[in-house]
Parts: sequence; C-alpha cells; structure tokens
Amino acid sequence: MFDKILIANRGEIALRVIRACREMGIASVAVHSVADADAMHVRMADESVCIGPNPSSESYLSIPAIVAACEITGAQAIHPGYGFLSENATFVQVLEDHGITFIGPKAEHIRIMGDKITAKDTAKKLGIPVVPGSDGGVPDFASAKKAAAEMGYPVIIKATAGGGGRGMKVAQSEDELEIAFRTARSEAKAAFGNDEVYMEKYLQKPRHIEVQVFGDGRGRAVHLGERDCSLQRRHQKVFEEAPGPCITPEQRAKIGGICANAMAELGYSGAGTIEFLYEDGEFYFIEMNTRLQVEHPVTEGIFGVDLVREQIRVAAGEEMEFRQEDLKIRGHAIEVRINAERLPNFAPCPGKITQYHAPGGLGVRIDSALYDGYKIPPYYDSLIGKLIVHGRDRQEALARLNRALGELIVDGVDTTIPLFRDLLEDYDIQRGDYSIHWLEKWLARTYG
Ligand code: MV4
Repeated sequence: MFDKILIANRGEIALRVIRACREMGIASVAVHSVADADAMHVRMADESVCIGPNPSSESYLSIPAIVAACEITGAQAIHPGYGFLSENATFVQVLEDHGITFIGPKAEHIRIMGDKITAKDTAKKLGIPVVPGSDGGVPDFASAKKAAAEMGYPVIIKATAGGGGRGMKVAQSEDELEIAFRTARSEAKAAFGNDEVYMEKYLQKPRHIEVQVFGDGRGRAVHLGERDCSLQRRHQKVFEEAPGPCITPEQRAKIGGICANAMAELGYSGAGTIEFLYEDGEFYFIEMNTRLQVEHPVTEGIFGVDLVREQIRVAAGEEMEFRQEDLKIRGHAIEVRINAERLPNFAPCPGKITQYHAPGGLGVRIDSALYDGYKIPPYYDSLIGKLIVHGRDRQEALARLNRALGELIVDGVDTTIPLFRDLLEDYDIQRGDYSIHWLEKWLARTYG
C-alpha cells in the first residue's frame, strides 16, 4: 500500500479523498493555487504545496507543476478527483514515465472513452446496448441525409470529441438537417478543434440512467447498480438518486451484469460510470466516464461501500474488497448539489460565507469544504457542497432531505438551497416521475 498520496484537486472532492487516506493510514498531500491558500483541503491534508496562480490552466491543470509537487513531497500516487486532469490520458502517461501511480484507469481506457465514436463502437462490441445511429463519423451532408433516412427522424448530431452535451444539434425532419449538420460541425471545430460528428436516433423523452462499475484491472469487475441523474439544467446535474425510481431489480441485474462483464473483458481498473438514456424500458449507451463522479455518494449510501478506498486499494495492486454477490442495495439515497449561484439564472455567486451550519442526524451526509468565514474564489466551479441523505425507502429519503435542508444554513452568498425546498413540493418529484427535460420546464414555469 502507498505511504503518501497527492490529491490533484480542490474543494469537497479533495476532502473526500483526504478522508479515505486518513482512514487507511496514508499521508495526504494537498496542492493549491494562490487563491486557495486558505482552502479547507489545504488545512485538512498532512502537507500542502502551492502549484501556481489562480487560473486552473496554470495550477490544477498544470501537469509539470503537479508532477513536481509529487516529486518534492515523495508522494507515490495521485488521486485526480473529478474534472481537471481526471480524464486526461496524457497526464496518466506522464505519471507512468515518472514512476507515479495514477489512481484511476489505464491511459488506453481513458483514450477509448474520450472519443465518443470509439467509445460507442467499443461498447457495442462488448455487448452493451447502444443508441441506433451512424456507425462511425458522418463526413459530409450527403452521408448525413442517407444515415438519417435509414434511422428515421428525429435525429441528433453529436461531436466525436464532445460529451456532456456540448456541440449537439437535433433535426426533426430532413429540412432541418442541413443547418443542424453544418452548425454541429462548426461548433465542434470551435469547441474541440475537431469537426468530426456522428448521428443518432433522437430519443424524445428519456431518463438519464448511469451504471456504476468497478474493475480490478485484472479481469474482475462488478456493478453497483444505477443512479438516475435526469434532473439537469444545461447539462449540469442538480439532483441525483439511487436506485433509479423506475428501474426494477430484474432490469438492474441485467444491465448491471452486461456492464460488469464488459468491464471485466476490457480489464478496466477502478471506478467508472456507463451512461445510458432510458426510454420505454430499454437502455441505450451514450458515453462512459472513466472517473469517480460527483454523485458517487448516493451509490456509497445504498451499498455501504467506500469507493475512494476501493480505488486506492486497486491502484496499489490489492484485491477489490467486494464481489458481486456481496453487493446488496439497502434503502434509497438522494444527493442535491449546493452551488453558489443566484436564482433564477444560476449566475455564479462567489463571496464570503458569513454563517455556515451543516445538518446532521441519522442518514445525513454533507460533503463540503465550506467553513465560517471562507471566501469562495471566483475562479473555479460553483459547487460548494453536496447534501446526501439515505433512508429505508424513497419516501423516507425525501422526508429526510427536506428536514436536512431546513437545518442547513449557508449565509453570505446565494445558493441553490431554496430550489430544493421548492422541488420537494412537486408531485412529479415526490413520485419520481421525471425525464431529462423535466427540470428546465419546471424552472421556466416556477421561476420564469
Ligand atoms: C441524446 C439525447 C436524445 N437522443 N442522444 C446530452 C448530454 C450527452 N451526454 C447526451 N445528451 C443527450 N443525448 C440521443 N440519441 C438527449 C440528450 C440530452 C440529455 C441527456 C442526458 C441528460 C440531460 C439531457 C438534456 C438534453 C439532452
């Protein structure tokens, strides 16, 4: 096992990793930008290194600065958290060249899943159901027209280098196709420096269901059920739950088994998430994320496992602590993302926290790097905390969430907390009856 791990991240996820390290008797090294000198992750780690100025491009994304911090402190491994360098295959390669262990999958698997066409093709070959679409890239408008005619309208055009919803265009019929195709290409070129696009049948009202997988890198892999992350605004998740309210145990065992077998065959190492659109009882693969996700605590809640501890164990070459047959779901968990943002437009709202009080009690977890007097810098993501609740069933989790939100105090900046009080009053939310378009419609109706 490692003696010392460097955490190449900030905020709540850096604390999450430091906590796992401490429980495992591993020393932790925080890295930080100038603006983060007083951040909680710096205080909580055993050691810290300032790696550069405020822009992430010169600090949390600087490979040379992070490798240097690792060498100075003698850390043997790096946990990347999510975002920043967590899905950067070049970073993984550089670490390998320096004899530093990356706590995450192999560079090759990050690369495969980073290219959305290769990812889909790989998924298909591994037996994962995919959305019907063009097999591979669509090079010109004539090919687009042909592909659309074959699969039938509506269709969606996506950037090969994209992901997370950037550079997508929908065409409801052939007369919309040319504009959609050309716009998608030029937007892809501008955003990713790569204008390759592919096409899929457009699903009208799906849910976003993602399966948590975990591999030991030596051909053993398990699944930890699914999360429903359909409640999103502009491709940002705001509310996530596990298990999915519409997924039966039979569906879970089937899709989970397919995903676990696929990861075993790949020799996948560590935590991963296989994203699906789910409509009329069918799962359609769209992308895979080769990192720990923001919403991983809901899965930890219902399975009673520590995913970060497991990531560290597997990276150190140890066995996974669980087998599929040990993994049983207990109850229901919900996470809400507390962002420093001003409603109704969700404009970032950095500033000084004048009062912070975290809720507690049975089934309540707060992952946050906030403290009284903390100044939220304007340079990074607006996520300032996650409130995760667990209950014996969904009803109890919802009641507990409402109770915990009532106890939570974050003063000094605007946050998304009031949004969740309002959401919990909605009958569709209470029944778990929502699709990927539900939240945007509700926001327009409620705060319009
Ligand atoms: C789709 C789709 C409908 N049909 N693909 C958006 C983000 C990216 N991960 C995939 N996305 C979508 N792909 C087909 N074939 C609708 C979306 C989509 C979406 C997906 C998940 C969560 C929220 C969403 C909001 C709008 C569109």
